[in-house]
Parts: sequence; C-alpha cells; structure tokens
Amino acid sequence: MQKILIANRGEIALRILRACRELDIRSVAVHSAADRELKHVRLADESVCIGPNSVTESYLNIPALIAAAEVTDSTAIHPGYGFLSESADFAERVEQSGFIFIGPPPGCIRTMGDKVSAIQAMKETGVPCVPGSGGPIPEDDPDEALRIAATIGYPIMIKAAAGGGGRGMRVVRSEAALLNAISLTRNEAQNAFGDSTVYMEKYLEKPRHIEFQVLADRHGNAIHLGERDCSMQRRHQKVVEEAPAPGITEAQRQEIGERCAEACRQMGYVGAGTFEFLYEKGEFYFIEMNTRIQVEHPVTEMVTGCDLVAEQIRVAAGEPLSWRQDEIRIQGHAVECRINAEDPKTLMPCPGTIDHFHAPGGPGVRLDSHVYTGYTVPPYYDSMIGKLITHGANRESALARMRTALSEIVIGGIRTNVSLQQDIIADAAFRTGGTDIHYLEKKLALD
Ligand code: MV4
Repeated sequence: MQKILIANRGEIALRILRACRELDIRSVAVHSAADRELKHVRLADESVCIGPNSVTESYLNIPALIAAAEVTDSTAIHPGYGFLSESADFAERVEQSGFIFIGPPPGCIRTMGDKVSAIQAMKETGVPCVPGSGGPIPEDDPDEALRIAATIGYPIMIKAAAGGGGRGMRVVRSEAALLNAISLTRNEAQNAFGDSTVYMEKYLEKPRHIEFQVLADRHGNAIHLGERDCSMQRRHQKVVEEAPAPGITEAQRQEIGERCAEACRQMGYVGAGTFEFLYEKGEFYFIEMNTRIQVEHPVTEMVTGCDLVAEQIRVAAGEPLSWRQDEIRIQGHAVECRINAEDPKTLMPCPGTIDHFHAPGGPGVRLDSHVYTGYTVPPYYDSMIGKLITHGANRESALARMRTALSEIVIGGIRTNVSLQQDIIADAAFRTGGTDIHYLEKKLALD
C-alpha cells in the first residue's frame, strides 16, 4: 500500500492520517472549500479541494473523489464513517476504477444495508435475532400482516428494510393500530429511501445497546474484539460509549463474539465491522450490522491494544490479521465522551471560532480531535469536534480519569457539551452501570 486517499473530514480524517504515518504510507487529504484549515489537510502529504461547502458537492461527490484518486495516483481510498462509508455503489466504483476500497466487499455492504437480508444472513449462522416477521411484510395482504403480528405479540416495531440508525421505524401497541402504522412506515420509507419494504419485530421496551467489534481478512480469518455499551444516547446520537459493557460475563462475550466472527467467515466479510444488538433481561438480540469503522472504535482499541484503523489498512492490502482470537484479551475499562459544538441548554449545533484550546492529559487519557486554537467550526457538517477517551484498570478508574480530564479540557469561544458530559459522568445511575437506551432522554427531560 503506497498512498491512501482519505475520503472524510474532521477527527476521523486525522485518525486515518495518523495510521498512514505510522504504517509509512503516503496520504492524500480531500476537502471542501470550507475545510482548507482542517488539521489533517495541513499534515497530509498532498491535498485536493474536491468541491464547495455542501456535502453533496464535496464529501458525497463520487466523480470528484475518483478524479482526486486518479490525479494523485493513490492506491486506496479510506471512507471513514458517515458520508460514503456504507455505500455499496461507491465501493464498487472505487474498485472498478482500479483502487482498493478500505472496507468490506460491496456485496457485504449491500446485504447488510438491507436490514431484512442482514437478519436472514444472521439467522443462518446462529446469531440471535429479535423475534419478528423474519422477512418483508407482504403487500396487499392485511390479514397475513395481522396474523404475523399476533404470533409475535404486541408491542411490535415496524421497521423499513432500507432504514437503520433510527430512521424509518414505528412502535405499534395494539392490533387496531397495526395496518395504519404499516402504511405510514411504508410511505415514509418509499420517500426517504426509494424502497417501501418493511418488516416487524417484537418491540423491546427497555433494552441496552451493545455492539460487538469484528475484524476479518481476505484469507478467511475473522475475530471479535469484545463489545461496547452505547446506551447513553439522545435522538439516536451516541453521547458516551464504554468497553466492556457493564455486567456482561466473559462467557457471554465469547459466545456472542464467536457467532459474529462465524457470520463474517460465512459471508466472506473483510475489514472492520460492528454487530449491533439490543440487550434485555440477560439476552442479546441482533438488530443491524455496520460495515464501517465507527466513531466509538477507540474504547475497543484501549481495552484490546489493537489499532483498528491500521488493521483495516493491513487487511485491505491483503495481509492476514495481526492477531488470533486467543491473543485478544480485554484489559481494564475504557470510556469515551463525544465532544460537540452545541448549546448546553438547547443542544443545538453552535459553530464558531475556538479562541482558546487546551487538551487534557495524564495517564490513560486520549483525545481524538482535529481542533486547535484559532480553528473555526464550520456550520455545514455535524457538530462533533472530538472524542475524549480514558482508560483505567477498572470502570471506576476510567471514570475518575474522565472526570479529571473533563475538568481540565478548555474549549473557549464556542459553546460545547462538556458540562453535559460532566453531569453524565457524575450521574448515580450511570456510575452504577447498565442504564438503558431511554435513560439520557428521561434525565434531560427532568432538567
Ligand atoms: C428496536 C428497539 C426496540 N425493539 N427494535 C433504533 C435505531 C435502530 N438501530 C434500531 N432501533 C431500535 N430498534 C426493537 N425490536 C429500539 C430501538 C431504539 C434504539 C436502539 C439503539 C439505540 C438507541 C435507540 C433509541 C430508540 C429506539
């Protein structure tokens, strides 16, 4: 691997650039007009402006990205997260143009992008799923839809096959409401995704969101790196993540993790991936797979010692995985707080110029951020400006380090969610561990 084009921005673009440097691979930064001042653009070996501020004309502009790879003679393209990272069409175009896509084969992205086919693939390999329709709800057969729902039992959740990440879903609590909910979800799905396919699952009232990290190579090897708990969220935006998930036993971890790794082997998966589960009353239920590196990957890196981005690059280059499953051990505990440029009261994005920036430090403290004193957070992209990660011998120590690091960080000139993060880290229920996906929204509604 000689040269990687980084098809992203912000902290993840800097994270990918750092991995390139470490592996002695040259890097190309591509950026919008608004993003000339990004830290990774300044540090990259080369940079190309791919378009104006709007994401559709820059970071989602496939012809501009391919052209940038061509003019810079790049070997591979790393998509990061968001933008084109889970576009099977983009992965295909990258490969057809003669570049390596740093991610799974387009066929795997496509199968997992359709939640119905993803669930079918998981069922075949013994990954536990939510009781549900096991396939699309038939169109023009209301009696069949009612029968399926009666078998599952209410409450039920209607989900769009092309949805995911919280888009295109609806809870139904009675038979009387079912058919109307199906047609509303169908219409929304058709408008949002151009696909009206919907399916049904038993609605779990108070689950936790626990996800398993996997890595796979082109030689048929696949391993898991344990799980993360991402239950602390608001409006489908994760706020705090941690690894391992509080209360999960080593036996549960090995059982679910091995099933995820086996699913990867069966489908010919390559690269980093995440299996999302709901966890309720001691049971895991698969809901979706993410075929990209995720925002919260650092907590897994801290407890395993594995560099997931470097490993994505190695396996994309055809190298075998650096570790066997029996070499992966979960050491201590890690917590990540997402740092957002947002108003602490309204939680609305608050772009602006950072007039003073000071990074926290000390043992077990990691800051993944592209910001610096004098940097202007543009209004065109999402509000996350960095991630503060702490690691300790146990959860208490990781949380004590997070409390210390949050008290030290200085981000002047813009409003941020640092005070919200301090509240969460001090929260009694969070400190006990194992809060569900609704906890933060309820807590915020009380203030
Ligand atoms: C569910 C669920 C309850 N029961 N499925 C939301 C995002 C998408 N990834 C799946 N989601 C959910 N699916 C069943 N059968 C509750 C959610 C859900 C949720 C899941 C994970 C993290 C945050 C969430 C917030 C609201 C609802």
